[in-house]
Amino acid sequence: MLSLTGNVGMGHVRYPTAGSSKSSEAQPFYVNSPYGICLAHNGNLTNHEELAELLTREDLRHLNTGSDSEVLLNVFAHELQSRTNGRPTATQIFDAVDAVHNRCSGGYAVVAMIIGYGIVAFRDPNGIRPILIGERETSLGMEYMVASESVALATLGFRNIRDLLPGEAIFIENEGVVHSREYSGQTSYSPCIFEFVYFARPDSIIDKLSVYKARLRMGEQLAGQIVREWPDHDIDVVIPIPDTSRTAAVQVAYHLGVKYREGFIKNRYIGRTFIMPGQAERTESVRRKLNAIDLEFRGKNVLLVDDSIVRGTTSRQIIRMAREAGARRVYFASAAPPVRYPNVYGIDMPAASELIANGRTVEQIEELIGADRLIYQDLHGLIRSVRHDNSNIRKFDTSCFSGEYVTDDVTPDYLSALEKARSNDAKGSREVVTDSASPPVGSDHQDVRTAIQV
Ligand code: PIN
Repeated sequence: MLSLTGNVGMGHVRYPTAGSSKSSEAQPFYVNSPYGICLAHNGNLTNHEELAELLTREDLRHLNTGSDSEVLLNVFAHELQSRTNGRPTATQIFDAVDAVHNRCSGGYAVVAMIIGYGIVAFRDPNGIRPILIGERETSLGMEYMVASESVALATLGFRNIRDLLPGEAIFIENEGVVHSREYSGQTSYSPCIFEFVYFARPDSIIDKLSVYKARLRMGEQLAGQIVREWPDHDIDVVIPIPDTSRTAAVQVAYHLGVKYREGFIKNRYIGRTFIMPGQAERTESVRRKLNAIDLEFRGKNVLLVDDSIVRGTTSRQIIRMAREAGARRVYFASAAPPVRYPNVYGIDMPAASELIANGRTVEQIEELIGADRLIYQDLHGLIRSVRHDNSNIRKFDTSCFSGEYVTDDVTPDYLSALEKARSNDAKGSREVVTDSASPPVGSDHQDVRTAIQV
């Protein structure tokens, strides 16, 4: 980093999902025509295959990889090229972004650098993926930063200015002049609710909503639901499954009026197990990662709280560990509703058939994971927890819970192609690369390139 010169830069945090950090698909991508442009994005295009075909056939562009980020970059470059002759104006850049929105579908938060000129940032017209801009005063003047999460700004001493609106584009010239424009087409404000459930850091503020407060409210709602559905419960102690669920679990215990105990201790030197590509690696690692403090379980009716149940495999193992630690009864609560459908906008959920809640009732899931009782937050409670008092947000992307996708191109055909690409067999055959510093990652994957994997 120290060898990089200049006053403008960009980067991409590659959460290990599909593709290794050394792969040709690591971002940012760049093209040299019509200008040197680098682009990085968070999200997933749902029509990238059609776009890739058109780019090659009609726009005569060459794609080196199967990445949707490379597609996005080439669409932007092509649209810019068709509008400019020489240095582009801010208006031409914004027109090109509008054209990108008209052609691309899915969830995407993008930063692109036009070399020697400035930074462009934009958000998909449904505002699915988060992105915000901040500023910092220095002796040389105002500096700007765009990131997916506010914590990235805060840790570098930047102050949040605001979230980008759905479809909005910002252009920051190298000299610090900031331009912005809203999208002229149709927009909806539908942020991904799963950011609040699990992905985002608790200290982030997304679309003016505190992730931490949202998780506290999830706990409060969940406790309310437990009391309503199970007024004579016999829970002795609430135990979180570290880490994400802690915030909700504290509130569940508080509102139920029962003890809260840290019964599982996480080995902090082991990476995240939920992102491991194959089931075998995941199963093996839960035990190495979590250890039960028997004294907190022995003879007690425990309520384990997790942020969500996706495949259900870790839940089953953890319930077994609680029993082995001497628990009398093991109840399980999820701060999110049943995950029944795949996420197509940048969260690499497993294939629908691998989601434990897909096509199953709560009783069936309860039996499969071996819980004495299973309680899920209902969708209404989750939305209420997250939305709170931000009336700008009319709806959330809740597709993995509701099966309702905010873009209209997620057809049964699309979902069945996705099913094939995401099946565990496909993932199991991926190359696994490990090094001491980072958790294992798998190699390429048919259609979700920049996704975050659960
Ligand atoms: C993990 C948070 N959280 C735990 C991620 C497991 C689903 N899993 C999603 C639950 S952490 S499973 O706290 O950030 O480490 O249902 O797929 O087995």
